[in-house]
Amino acid sequence: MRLLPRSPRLPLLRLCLLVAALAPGARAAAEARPNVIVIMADDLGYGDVSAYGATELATPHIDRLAAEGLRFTSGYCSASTCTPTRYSFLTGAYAFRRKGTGIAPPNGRLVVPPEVPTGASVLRAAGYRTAVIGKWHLGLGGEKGPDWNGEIRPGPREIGFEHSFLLPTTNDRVPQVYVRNGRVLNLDPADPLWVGDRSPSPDHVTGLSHRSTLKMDWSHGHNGTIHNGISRIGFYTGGHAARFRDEDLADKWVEQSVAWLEQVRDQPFFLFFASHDLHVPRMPHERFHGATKLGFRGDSIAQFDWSVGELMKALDRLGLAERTLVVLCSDNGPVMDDGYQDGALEKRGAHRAGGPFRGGKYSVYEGGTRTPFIARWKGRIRPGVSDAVVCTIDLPASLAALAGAAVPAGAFPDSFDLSGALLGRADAAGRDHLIQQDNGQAGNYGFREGRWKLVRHDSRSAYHSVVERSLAREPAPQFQLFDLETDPGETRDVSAAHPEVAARLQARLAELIAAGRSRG
Ligand code: NG6
Ligand code: CA
Repeated sequence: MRLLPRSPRLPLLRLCLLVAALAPGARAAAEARPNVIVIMADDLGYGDVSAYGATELATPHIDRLAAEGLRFTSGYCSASTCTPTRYSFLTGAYAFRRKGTGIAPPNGRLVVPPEVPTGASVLRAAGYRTAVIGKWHLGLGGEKGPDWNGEIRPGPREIGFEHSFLLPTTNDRVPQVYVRNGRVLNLDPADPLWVGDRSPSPDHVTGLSHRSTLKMDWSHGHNGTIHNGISRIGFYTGGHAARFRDEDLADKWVEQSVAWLEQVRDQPFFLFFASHDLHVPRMPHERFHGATKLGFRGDSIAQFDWSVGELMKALDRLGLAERTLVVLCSDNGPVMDDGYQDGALEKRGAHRAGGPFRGGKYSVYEGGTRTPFIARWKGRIRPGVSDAVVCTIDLPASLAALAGAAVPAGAFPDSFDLSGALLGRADAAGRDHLIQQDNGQAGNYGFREGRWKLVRHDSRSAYHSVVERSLAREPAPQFQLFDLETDPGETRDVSAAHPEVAARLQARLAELIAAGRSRG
C-alpha cells in the first residue's frame, strides 16, 4: 500500500501524511485490515455438513473452521440458483433487479457490467491483490459471448479480479476447459474450440446417440456433447489439448490457490475460492470414491471438505491464519437429482441435505437459500454460534468496511455492512429483513423479517425442489406466512391467524422491490 505521494514539491504535505500514517490509530487500522478468502461451495445444503447436524457423513475440516470461528444458523445466499447468488455476492445488488442474471448458458455474456463496482474492484482499489479461482458461471465476453479462441473480454479482470483461473460455466455445461486470465489454457490454435447450442453435424457424438457408452448416465437434459464419458448441456468441438478431467477439478483449484497465496502473502489479498463441489456431474477424484456411504454426492462433499482443509493448511504454513478472515458459504441449497443418475436419492438413507428446512435448490422456501455460513478470523472472532441473519449479498459492503475501502456512491444497493455481526461483536445486529429469490424469472420471493417468513409465488409454475415439484398436485398458493421460530420447516401457513403480519410483510416486500434498492 502506498501511503505517501512521491512529489518532492510538497514536503509539508508529505510530512503531515507521514505523521498521520504513523499515528497509532492509523497504523492499527492498516494492520487490522484482514486478508479475505471467501470459499463458496456449489449446491451445499444446510444439512450437508456435520457441524450443521449431518450424521451420515463427516466434514472434519469444515467442522474445524466452525469450531475456530462463528457458525451462523441464519446464514443465507441470496438466491436458490448459482448465477444470481454469484451476481449479488459480487455487486451487492439483488439479482431480480437486473434482467439476464438467471442461470448462465454456455455461450452467455458477462452478466456484471464492467462499470458496476464489485466487492473485488473496491478491494482492489484499496490496495488488495484479488483473485477468483474455480467456477465462474457469470458469463464471459461482450454481446457476442466469449471468443473462445482469442482474448475473452470482458471477464473477471474488468470487474476487479486481477487474477483468474476459471471453469467458465458449470461443469454440466460445455466446454471442459480452464480459462486463465482471459485465455483458454493449453489451447492449440490448430485445433480451435467451437461451442454452440445446436449439434454441429448429424454424426456428432452425443449422450442421445451414444448413451450406452456413458460412464454416468443422464436423467434429464444433459445429453449433448460427450467428454470424459459424461454428456453435457450444449455442444463443442476442438480444443482437445485444453480439456480437463472432471476428477481433477478440486485438485486444480487447490493447487492454483495455494500457488497464488504464496505469491501474494505479503500484501493484503482477497481470494474468491469457487469450488465446483457438489454440483453435477458429481465426479470426484478417484481417491474420494466411496469416501462416504452416500454415493458421489456425499463423496463430493468429502472432496470439498478436503479442499477447505488444504486452504487452512496453507494459511497455517504461511503464517496467515491470524491475518485472514475466511468465510465459507454456499451458492444455493441442495438438490438430489439435478440431471444425472448418480444415486444421490437412492443412497441418501437418513441424510437430509436441507437439514430441518423445506425445499432446496430452485425454491424460495428456507432450504433454497439457508445454507452453511461460517466466518473464521483466528484471534479476532470469538468462536461460537450466531443466530444473526447474514447473507452472501452483504459481503461486498462488509468486506469493504473491514478493509477500510471507500465504496463509490450508489454502489452495493442491497448490501449491508454486517462486519460487526460477522466478527461476532455483541452489540452488532444482523439483518432485520432479507429477500430470497429463486432463479429470478418467475417472480417468486421469500421474505424473512425476524421470526416471520412470507412466501410469494407470482408464477403458477413455481419452482419447489425437484422432488416437491414432481409430488405437487396443486399449484403453490400465492402468499404463505410461516413462523420460523415455532415452525422452521415451513409446514403451517399462519396467514389466517396473523393477517396484519401477512399484510405488513406483503407491503414491505413490494416496497423494497419497487424502490430498486434497500439502503438509503
Ligand atoms: C438447470 C439444469 C441443472 C443445473 C442448473 C444450474 C437442466 C434440466 N437443469 O437448468 O442441471 O445445471 O441449471 O445449476 O438442464 S446452478 O447451480 O449452476 O445454478
Ligand atoms: Ca449452485
